[in-house]
Amino acid sequence: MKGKKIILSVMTALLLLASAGCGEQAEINREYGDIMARATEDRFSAMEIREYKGVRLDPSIGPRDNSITGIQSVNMEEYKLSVTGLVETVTEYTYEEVLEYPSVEKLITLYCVEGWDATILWEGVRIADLLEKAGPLDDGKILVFKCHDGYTTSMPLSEILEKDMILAYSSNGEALPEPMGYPFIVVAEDKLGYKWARWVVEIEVSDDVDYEGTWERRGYDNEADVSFEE
Ligand SMILES: Nc1nc2c(c(=O)[nH]1)N[C@H]1C(S)=C(S)[C@@H](COP(=O)(O)O)O[C@H]1N2
Ligand SMILES: [Mo]
Repeated sequence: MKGKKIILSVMTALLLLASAGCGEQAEINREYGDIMARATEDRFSAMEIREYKGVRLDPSIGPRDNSITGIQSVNMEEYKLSVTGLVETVTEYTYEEVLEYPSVEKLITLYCVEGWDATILWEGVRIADLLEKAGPLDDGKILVFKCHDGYTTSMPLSEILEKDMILAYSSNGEALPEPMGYPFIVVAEDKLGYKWARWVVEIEVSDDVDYEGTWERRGYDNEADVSFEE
């Protein structure tokens, strides 16, 4: 009887000790969570919308910039978006001309290979609409996106058309902020972050099915499909 009691109290003491430890850890976790939540909160701009159809949005400016040469500031007085390569007519658009196309809204999550993701409400124009005027030739199987900072990436035209991918000029109800690629970002639905070309200046229609962009050349998978197996 006495032995049992001792065992019980030892167990209680152990339990108390363990739960005290847990409590401390929980407190640290909660504090860390609070700091993270505040840091996220701070990234929202005043006018940015934070919820869409019951889904909580993330700020359109990421936790940190990983761009190859930093955040770009595009001179909009000179800015043109051109569609080049295997097309009937090389075509240039001003910012305003792009915005004249019908607008499309999409709620899409960007997944970076570095482990963060951001669910953002994008608004933009169909890449298909931008191509139509230029008239892609039959050999044009790939779109190469070229950016103001020299960054490039590519995707098969068939996938872009299938998913009806857009070139976005707005995130969370505001003009796309500079860190996110103002004036335009490719919303590469279901593709990893490095396919989301920002500060896009040229869309080249190409027959080079083996084309490798900036990160792809350094070994990143060219398909870049988002997969959820860890
Ligand atoms: N022009 C340009 N676009 C770019 C990049 C870049 O360096 N330059 N980086 C890509 C990568 S790797 C990611 S994850 C997304 C988001 O970049 P961020 O992590 O710097 O916010 O933009 C993509 N588009
Ligand atoms: Mo990335």
